[in-house]
Amino acid sequence: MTEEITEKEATESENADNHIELPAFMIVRDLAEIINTSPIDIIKVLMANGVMANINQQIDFDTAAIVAAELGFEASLELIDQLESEEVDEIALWRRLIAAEDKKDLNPRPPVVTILGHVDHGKTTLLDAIRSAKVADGEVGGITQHISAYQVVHNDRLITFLDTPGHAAFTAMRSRGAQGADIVILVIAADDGVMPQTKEALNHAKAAGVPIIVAMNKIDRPNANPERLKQQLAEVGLVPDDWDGDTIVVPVSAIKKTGLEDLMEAVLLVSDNTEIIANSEGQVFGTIIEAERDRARGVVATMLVQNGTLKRGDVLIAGTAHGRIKAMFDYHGNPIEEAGPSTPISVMGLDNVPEAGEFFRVVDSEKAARVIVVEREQKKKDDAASSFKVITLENMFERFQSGLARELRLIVKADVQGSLEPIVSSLKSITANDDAGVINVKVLHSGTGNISESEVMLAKTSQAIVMGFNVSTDTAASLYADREKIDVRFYDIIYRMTEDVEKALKGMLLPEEKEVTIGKAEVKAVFKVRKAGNIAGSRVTQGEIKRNAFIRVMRAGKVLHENSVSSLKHEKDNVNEVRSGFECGIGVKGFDDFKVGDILECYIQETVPVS
Ligand SMILES: Nc1nc2c(ncn2[C@@H]2O[C@H](COP(=O)(O)OP(=O)(O)OP(=O)(O)O)[C@@H](O)[C@H]2O)c(=O)[nH]1
Ligand SMILES: [Mg+2]
Repeated sequence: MTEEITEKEATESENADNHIELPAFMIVRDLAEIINTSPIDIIKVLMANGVMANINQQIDFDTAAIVAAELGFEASLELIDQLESEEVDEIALWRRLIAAEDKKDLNPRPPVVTILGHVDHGKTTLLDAIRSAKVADGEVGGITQHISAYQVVHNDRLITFLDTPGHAAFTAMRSRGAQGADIVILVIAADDGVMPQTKEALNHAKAAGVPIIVAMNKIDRPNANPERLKQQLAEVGLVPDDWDGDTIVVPVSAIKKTGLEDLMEAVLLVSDNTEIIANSEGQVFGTIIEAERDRARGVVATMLVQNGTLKRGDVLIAGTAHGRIKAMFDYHGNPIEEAGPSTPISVMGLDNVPEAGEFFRVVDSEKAARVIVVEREQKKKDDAASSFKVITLENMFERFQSGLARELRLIVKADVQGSLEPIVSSLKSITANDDAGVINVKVLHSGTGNISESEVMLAKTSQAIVMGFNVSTDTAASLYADREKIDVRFYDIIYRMTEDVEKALKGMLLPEEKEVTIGKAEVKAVFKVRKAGNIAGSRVTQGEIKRNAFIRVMRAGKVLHENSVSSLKHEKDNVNEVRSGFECGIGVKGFDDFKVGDILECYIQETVPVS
């Protein structure tokens, strides 16, 4: 696998344009191979740049790009690293990666069908019914426990099924289930009709742009009411095909095992009209379905391969979990050696339990995986430390000014409808003006009752602030809000609410944090680093400069820019702090324009205790 990539890249490097793609991290030997030169030449260039390296030394993209440039190559970051670091979530990462594969390498793969629906509408029973009807008895063997992913054969074609829970608390799992699917089967009990999680599931499927088939379940029940359900479907925009719409609605009974053939036919019909492809020889990646730590077997992760062919012995990375695959099993629990696109498998060998829905991919070595994990852990800490990532009413004004946001998004809850209406209308009427125009308040969602976890999740995904009037949060919601640092605010006087919002829009809501200057540095030289922009080569003149802090760029006594430290290096190492008297390279987020002589003031934000 490594050799294939490097060979390909080596040939590419022979092209006239001398453009090469490099991963985020590589060892000196690999870089030499990619640019078709001897490792000694690389080591020489590194030494000339002050980096002592041996042939097995790991270097990062920035360093490699400088070396490559000196040897006449223009390097760009490999697509997978680029896409992974971009924070675009409208289109799932796996789709963007497959779309970037060479068309001629793409071949059809089995469709991945995710089952979604309201709690107790029969998703799991339906999946069990399909499995027992479709998988030869002998094959099912001793499986009695519930598994959430498996494959069946219908008309000689393989179909992959994934289950999801319907309980209100599992919003994220439903969203990810829809993201990973080619087709969604929306299970709705004919005796119960369209319910809250049915609507939510529908929204996830729509957001993911995935075709939907409706399985009208429990049709055997005496109180099943198919006509009423079709009416409800039409109301939510899923007009049934027998009403001249384009949603296939299949009546089924998971208990009586009726309608299953029709459902399978519908799946194949929709598959035939959808592009369901992957490169089985390409980069290996996919999605974690679920994972747990087993006493005897260590971490066991169930996952779906979406591209490439995963092999036992490969090194995986999923979020900050990583490890070499010690053993791999198909959905029957039989050991297997490799698994191609659309195959659900479980693997042993990860060091930690990855989150469900996490993107995984294969990397060259355990060492490479560890380097990425360290970077990711650092990034997590930085994100938590940077007030720019956490959205609060207090920092909204900075976000408006920096252009990160142009409206204040709110989720509003109140105890009774009578208070909710005036609150929402007065909040909506608040506006402010700044140099760039008008800033408005947008109420994304409002309702009565306590603040729920799914509302806090909505705040996270839509970068909103939650305001409650005479209400509280339920436990799951407050845990989630704490963990994800969502600003949830409580009021019992209406004008305090509107007053806070007005102040926030005008930048008058004082942060409960104060700045404490911890050090100063003077810029001695400016270095250009690909991808990272300009770095200020500086000497710390006072106190210390910290990685998890902010910098005020001062020139001739004026503040030019203020933002978080984006990188801090002492010699070639990433460091957390540099003390007075030492030299270091400082990167400041969103700033490139350093000049020799600039003063960089480093400060942290300390929360002022409420008196
Ligand atoms: N009569 C009848 N009952 C059904 C049918 N399908 C499921 N049930 C019953 O409905 C209940 C819920 O079924 P599950 O399959 O657990 O529902 P689910 O959608 O997976 O539920 P969650 O995973 O908790 O969201 C069980 O008691 C099933 O026996 C059906 O077609 N007919
Ligand atoms: Mg279930």
